[in-house]
Amino acid sequence: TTEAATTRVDALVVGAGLAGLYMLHRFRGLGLDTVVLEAGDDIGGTWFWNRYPGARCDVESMEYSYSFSPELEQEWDWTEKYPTQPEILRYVHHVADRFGLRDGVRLGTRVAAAHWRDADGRWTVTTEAGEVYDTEQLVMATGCLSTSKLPEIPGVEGFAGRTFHTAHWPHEPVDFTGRRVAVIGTGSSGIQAIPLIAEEAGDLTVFQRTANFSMPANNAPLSDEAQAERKRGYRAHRQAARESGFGIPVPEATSSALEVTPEERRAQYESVWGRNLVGMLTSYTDSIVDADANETAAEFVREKIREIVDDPETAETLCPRDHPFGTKRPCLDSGYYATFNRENVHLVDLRRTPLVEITERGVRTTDAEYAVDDLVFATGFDAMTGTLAAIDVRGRAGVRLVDKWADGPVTHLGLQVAGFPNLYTITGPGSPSVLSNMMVSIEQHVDFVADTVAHAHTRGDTVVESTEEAERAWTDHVREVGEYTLYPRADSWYMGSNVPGKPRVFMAYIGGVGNYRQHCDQLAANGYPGFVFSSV
Ligand code: NA7
Repeated sequence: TTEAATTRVDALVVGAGLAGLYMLHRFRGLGLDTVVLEAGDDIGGTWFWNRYPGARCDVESMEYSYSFSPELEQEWDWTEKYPTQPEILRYVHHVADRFGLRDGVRLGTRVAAAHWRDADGRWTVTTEAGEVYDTEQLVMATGCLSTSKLPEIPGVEGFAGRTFHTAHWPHEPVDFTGRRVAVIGTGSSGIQAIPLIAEEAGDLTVFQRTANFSMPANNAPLSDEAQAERKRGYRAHRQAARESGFGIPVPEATSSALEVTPEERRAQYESVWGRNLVGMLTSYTDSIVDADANETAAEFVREKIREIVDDPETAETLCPRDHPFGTKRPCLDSGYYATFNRENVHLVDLRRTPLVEITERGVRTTDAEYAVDDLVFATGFDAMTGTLAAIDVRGRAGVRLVDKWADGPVTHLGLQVAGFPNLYTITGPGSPSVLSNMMVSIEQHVDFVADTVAHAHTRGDTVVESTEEAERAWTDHVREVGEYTLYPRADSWYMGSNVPGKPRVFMAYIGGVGNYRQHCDQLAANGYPGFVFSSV
């Protein structure tokens, strides 16, 4: 028998997306010998995988970019207000080259297991191919939306035509010209892809389970002047983003939606509609905490849908009614609702006629079979915990992370789990990341992790571990803040409710990225209460 050689490193990072690459950069800055293991065949994470037609970030390009290097932000030029997937991927490659990060990444390497060793205070990490790494630090930069899901119905394997999932899109362009296409799912991915598929397809049938709120992106090329102006004030703008609630600076609300006149409300919503998605959520102090206040925004969007969609019955089916505005991720679109005015596009309401199975010919609901050539699943992800749960992570005394999280994730700051020393989860459950401009959260988390590890090393310690008490207090705080809002009322992926059997827990921190950062900074300034530093 041959024993696989073990690679010994100071730090191992799982995932070479925007988080993992920056973690590599920071750890190298501390002089740590660091390796990033990436399952994909190239870097980029989310932006490597999600190549479906229309894939685009719905945070503006000049906000959705690294701020850690003033030189980088000055030298990189974006072409559009909202960046497409290929443009973000080009940016990721530029960053990797500029900071010499490529040689730290092992591509095509999926992590299978990570076991903590009490004896010498290090992690043994095993890949699916059987390679073994021995590391002091272990950072999961595995993304929040990285384990895709299919509908829970039988028959997918038996379908005779082509199938696609938005999160596993082929690298070559897919031609739908003249074909009969079904899209299942109307979240952000479906809403971005549907208008483009509709232009090509002979016939497109959209299967909608939950109608979603979407706002026109009004995307446009970025003018040189606009870009130059932002670049002149970039530092101040970045700081404002860091201190904001959602990682995007917006004016602070001063009144309740219920204490202004309907005319004033309408004028306010019109002023942000098509311009500023976060603004729709932050127009009033009670927009996401009071059902009646929220309903004013929800009804405003429904009116927009009725204005755009010609057929009244289709318009009503497209109007969201079962969740408050913003409590499922609201979408940005380019012509989504108008697509349903096309003669070749049909909408199937799965609330009325649920999916039954995929047949050889197509999709069968309770009342019909829809024969198609191509089946597109825009059915989302086992969000926030799915990718971590797919890795056999075991902490002190061999405790499995999935067992510890059986009733829902518990974390300290969304970054650490008691009993799992030196393990960090970037944008983990309990962090504000998924309710923010992801880049702002990623940079804050990575900086906090790097600074914490540096602090430990300065003390002469190698092990950092959150206490059970700190973890409980943080998890309670996340829940309390969540319960104060309307978010728990939706069956969203934030709640785990898009995955059958998943505990129904609000997994995100809605206290705001600014407050969260301040809290983290205070912990660091006060000598890290809630963390235990030690050596083995
Ligand atoms: P989402 O937002 O989770 O959307 C998935 C869609 O697929 C959503 O409309 C789901 O309906 C639908 N879906 C999921 N499972 C089923 C089944 N079994 N039957 C019918 N329909 C189903 O994923 P996306 O990829 O669009 O976007 C993910 C995030 O990326 C997004 O939130 C942004 O942050 C960027 P449901 O609403 O669950 O009833």
